[in-house]
Amino acid sequence: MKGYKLCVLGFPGVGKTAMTKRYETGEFIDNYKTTIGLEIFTKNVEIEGEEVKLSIWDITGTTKFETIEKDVFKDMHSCIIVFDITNRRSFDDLHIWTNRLIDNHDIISKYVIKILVGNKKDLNLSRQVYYDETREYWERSAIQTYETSAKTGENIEKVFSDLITDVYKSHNRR
Ligand SMILES: Nc1nc2c(ncn2[C@@H]2O[C@H](COP(=O)(O)OP(=O)(O)O)[C@@H](O)[C@H]2O)c(=O)[nH]1
Ligand SMILES: [Mg+2]
Repeated sequence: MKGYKLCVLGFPGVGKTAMTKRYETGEFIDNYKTTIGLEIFTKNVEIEGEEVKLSIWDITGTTKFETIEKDVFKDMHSCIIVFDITNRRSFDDLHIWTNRLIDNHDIISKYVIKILVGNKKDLNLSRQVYYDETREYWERSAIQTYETSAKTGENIEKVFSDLITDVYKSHNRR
């Protein structure tokens, strides 16, 4: 069976675990333990009639990222960089994540598919990052962007399934 590794990156509190859990279980889980370093879960999904094994790597804020990044980036097929639309800083400092990717270019395949996700779309009244800004970022960096809510579930399934489908197609083309 083909297997794909997908990593979820972003600052603490942006909703990486909530998104991952929502995708894994279909529910919004508000009360989970913070894990040390990493949490990895696997899920078999069907893409274009073929079953593939997806492993999703959710990083946690308890360990310095630098100490686990080689493990995270090794053999990665795709990554989701998450920010929180109600937290300006999480968007303004996105270069910290993109720089980690650049600095590790020696172990990251040039075929890795990256996307940017603005989470907490349900908190529209507290929004600090506007969709136009995200779109502009997309145009500038050629990284596709989405807005999601792990709370309502909006776009969560779509983000993961679009991404996995892209990864699958890009691998089968080569
Ligand atoms: N309203 C709202 N809260 C969210 C959403 N996603 C995560 N949260 C909350 O934001 C906090 C941080 O989420 P968490 O998944 O632990 O962030 P992580 O550190 O990136 O893994 C938690 O209290 C979540 O319940 C969302 O889409 N909407
Ligand atoms: Mg987390």
